[in-house]
Amino acid sequence: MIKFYFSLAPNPMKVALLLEELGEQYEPIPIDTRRGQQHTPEYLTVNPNAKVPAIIDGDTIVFDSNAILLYLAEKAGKFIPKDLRTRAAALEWLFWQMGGLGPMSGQNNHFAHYAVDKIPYAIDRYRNEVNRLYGVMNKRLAGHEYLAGPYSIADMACYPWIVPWERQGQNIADFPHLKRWFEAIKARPAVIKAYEWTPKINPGQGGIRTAEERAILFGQTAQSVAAMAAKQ
Ligand SMILES: N[C@@H](CCC(=O)N[C@@H](CS)C(=O)NCC(=O)O)C(=O)O
Repeated sequence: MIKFYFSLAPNPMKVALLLEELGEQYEPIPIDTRRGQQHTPEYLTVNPNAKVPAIIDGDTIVFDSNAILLYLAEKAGKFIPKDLRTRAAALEWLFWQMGGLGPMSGQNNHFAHYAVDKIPYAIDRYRNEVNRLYGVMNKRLAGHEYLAGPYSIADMACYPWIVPWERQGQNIADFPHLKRWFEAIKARPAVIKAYEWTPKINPGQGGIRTAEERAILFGQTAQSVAAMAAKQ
């Protein structure tokens, strides 16, 4: 049984989508990042980066969401194309998500919703960049049913980052091909199931941050995370 270290956030959701698609047996282990559970010495042996998700599959430990997607897809021989060219396309979009869509959406969310100081330059910069990235996906999806052709881990990596499009200050109706892709994925039984169980197990991860949560989550330094781990 795969141990799935999880919180209700886009990166862990990617893995939940794949586990459901594969019909894997797994045990979700909630990590409440608002309370600093990602910094315990035990968890750091699973994920040295002190973030979720991570998995333990027998004697294999994998951290970082897209590395987990690749591991599970390759192990199952599913949702990662076998043909070299199509596989390259899937990897392209997988890396594009990890280098662009994820971090830019994360910063957009941070400056628009969490930062106490509302800095117009930062808010505009990241909202615009996310808008540009939605445009890139929209253009790709104009000519392809899914990002790499067939439904793959590239789509699973991107989908949870598009779910909060309103909170991202975007209008999905401006991106008709992205919207078509989004609706098609939303209707998949595995996706419905993943979004059904996850909020029940690990509620309240989004939304407003208390002063205590802010101290844990924001402004982490090498020194502060070492101090947090020592305190646990
Ligand atoms: N590159 C990592 C990023 C993981 C990440 O940022 N996870 C967030 C939730 S989406 C987290 O654990 N945040 C808690 C923290 O920053 O302390 C991955 O894709 O797994």
